[in-house]
Amino acid sequence: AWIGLGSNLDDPVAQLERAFIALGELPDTRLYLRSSLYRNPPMGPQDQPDFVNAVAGLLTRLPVRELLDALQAVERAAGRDRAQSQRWGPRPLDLDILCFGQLRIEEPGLHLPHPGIAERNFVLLPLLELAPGLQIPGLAPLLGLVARLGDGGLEPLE
Ligand code: A4P
Ligand code: MG
Repeated sequence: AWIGLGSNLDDPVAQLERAFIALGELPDTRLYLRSSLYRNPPMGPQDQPDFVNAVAGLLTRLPVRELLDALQAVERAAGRDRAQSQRWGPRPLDLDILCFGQLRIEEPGLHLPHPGIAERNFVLLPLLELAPGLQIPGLAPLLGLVARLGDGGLEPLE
């Protein structure tokens, strides 16, 4: 599974460092790849702080719904209150399942691959760093998606 990490509240770099540790501690799961951190301007409402984004590669035996539940528990532990949060608004931690093997799912509460990957350079560039040959189900090869979008506004932090 490939996981997108994002934060723009409460010390985003520390949020992502803690999130990588939490991902490595999920049951039946190993964190085997982690990208650099990238600072970048918000997509959506502009009256919010810059985001820090990254991607993690997991090897997991969890069924995908259990993985989603576990990721939401990690978001809650980071102080995220879903009832309060506005769509595309600021958040201490956002964990999205970008894709899960070759699975394609369109169900309430779970879309795979995650919609919007192709339009988000804060997802594509960290993925490119980890898995340049990745073929996301239903999308063009990663390299082609990146070439189309460019790297505008993304600043590597480490
Ligand atoms: N959900 C469905 N599919 C998935 C999936 N593949 N992975 C459902 C994770 N969750 C999935 O998510 C709403 C619901 O999506 C969840 O309950 C889950 O069941 P959410 O995180 O509560 O809602 P949201 O994040 O406010 O909305 P959305 O549309 O998911 O926003 P995004 O796509 O997460 O975008 N700008 C920059 N630069 N960097 C960012 O990371 N992030 C956002 C949020 C906005 N602007 C940003 C960034
Ligand atoms: Mg989300």
